[in-house]
Amino acid sequence: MKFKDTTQVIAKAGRGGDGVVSFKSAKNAAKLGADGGDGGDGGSVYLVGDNGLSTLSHLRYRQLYAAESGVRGGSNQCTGKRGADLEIKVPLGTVARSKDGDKIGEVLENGAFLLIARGGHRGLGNMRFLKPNHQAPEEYTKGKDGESIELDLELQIIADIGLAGFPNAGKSSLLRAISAAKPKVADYPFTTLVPHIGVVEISDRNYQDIRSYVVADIPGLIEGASEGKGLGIQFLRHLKRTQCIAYVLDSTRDDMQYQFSCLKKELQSYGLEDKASMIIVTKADDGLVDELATEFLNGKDWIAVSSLTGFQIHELKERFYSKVIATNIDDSHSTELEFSSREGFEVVHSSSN
Ligand SMILES: Nc1nc2c(ncn2[C@@H]2O[C@H](COP(=O)(O)OP(=O)(O)OP(=O)(O)O)[C@@H](O)[C@H]2O)c(=O)[nH]1
Ligand SMILES: [Mg+2]
Repeated sequence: MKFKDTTQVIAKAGRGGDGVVSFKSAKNAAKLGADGGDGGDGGSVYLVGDNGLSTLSHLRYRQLYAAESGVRGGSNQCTGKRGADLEIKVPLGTVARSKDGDKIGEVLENGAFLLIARGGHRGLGNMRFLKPNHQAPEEYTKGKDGESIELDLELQIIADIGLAGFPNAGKSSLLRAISAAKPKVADYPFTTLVPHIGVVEISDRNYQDIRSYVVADIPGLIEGASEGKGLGIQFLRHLKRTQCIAYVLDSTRDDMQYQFSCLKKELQSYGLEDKASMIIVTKADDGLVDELATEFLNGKDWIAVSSLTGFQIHELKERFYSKVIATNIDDSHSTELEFSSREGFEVVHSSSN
């Protein structure tokens, strides 16, 4: 299974502004001198690396990205205004290909620009054609069309957040609640046998401000997993590549503290103890989330949720996002290194907000 995020965009650069034909004029002397200015160059379209993004989701609601055209020149030697460039923000690791599959380039660094459609050249005004023996030129040139290209964008992604929890803790239910991914949910341990990935999107009502990140649901862990018990720790390698680990604790069991310390221990044996983390107490509709049960969580970063009723699911999505942003900022360099070792799963987009 490949874990890829893909989308198509049409990039259209701006047309160059036309040059103009104009002459200084005075009463009774129609053509004193050519003064028609050039047009402005058309704006170009660029992809720009943004380490605050982890998916291409934000580009799925719009296909055409057009930069501004240059403005026509004016009389009195006025050059037309240049068309503004258009910058399309993409996550690091985005590869751009033409429809024929030719690679145009990739964006690997924060702030890096990749030109994908060049703006059209400006047209020349008639003053450019002035010559000693050609004092009243009527020539000018039109601005050139900007480039237009259909692009396939592709991103190989790793998850930002990994869910680590005991079997049956509600990890898959959680992934279903926050994304459009549909991992199987059932009332028996080890329902999930392979990792699942979901893209979580948070957006405003108009889909203008779309933020997204990727969450991985991995098979349940039990005490002794690092020695091979249960499904073992083969899946911990997926957590190794995430920015943040979410410990998923089942509140319908009366041993949340045990679940937490066990998980920590297993993760420690895999060298994951220093990763950014937070704690999710699941099944809040049915379990014990009172002060006594959660005393051990005092001072820790935790949240109680219910995938069944939707309780605090929106808050969790926001909390995850803050976590991803915080770790991206701390860790902006490691992202690039990890691309070489990315492998993946199917990506499912969520349209919920
Ligand atoms: N009451 C309640 N039950 C839940 C909630 N979330 C999950 N469950 C139930 O808990 C059971 C296990 O849920 P899963 O999401 O499959 O758990 P999992 O952690 O993915 O389990 P494994 O894949 O076996 O590791 C199912 O019967 C779910 O219906 C919740 O918020 N409230
Ligand atoms: Mg599961």
